[in-house]
Amino acid sequence: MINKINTLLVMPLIAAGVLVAASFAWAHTPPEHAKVFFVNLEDGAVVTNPVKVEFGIKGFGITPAGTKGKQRHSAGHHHLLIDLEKLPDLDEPIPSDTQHVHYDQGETSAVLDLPSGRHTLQLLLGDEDHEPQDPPLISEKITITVN
Ligand SMILES: [Cu+2]
Repeated sequence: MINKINTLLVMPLIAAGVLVAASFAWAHTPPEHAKVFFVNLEDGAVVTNPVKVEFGIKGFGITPAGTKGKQRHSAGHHHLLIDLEKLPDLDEPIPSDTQHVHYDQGETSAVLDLPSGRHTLQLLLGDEDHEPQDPPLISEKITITVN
């Protein structure tokens, strides 16, 4: 009887330990169905300034940069890549300049003032240290024309 009780007590603890270990191993790995996307702009859109851009996300959360604790494993913050020819190194923190714009506060939209002409936009999610998740959550690259 005592042995049986011990087994009943120990098994859930072992199971919990396995789950904790697994959650560390997959710390920044979004679920397969997770994605980021533009809510209000399509590839080929023709727009005028100011250009409102809404950032969409599914299957993963939004949290400010620097978030500590469990939430950093299941959420990140948006970055807007503007007129980038080549993606940054996805194993390093995302650079911060006029072509890699960080939305550190967890913003889900932005208003841009862009020169007239064609521009490319792409979303890339980053973690608490501004590094892309693994695999990265990156949107389709769209081209818009600003009149
Ligand atoms: Cu960032």
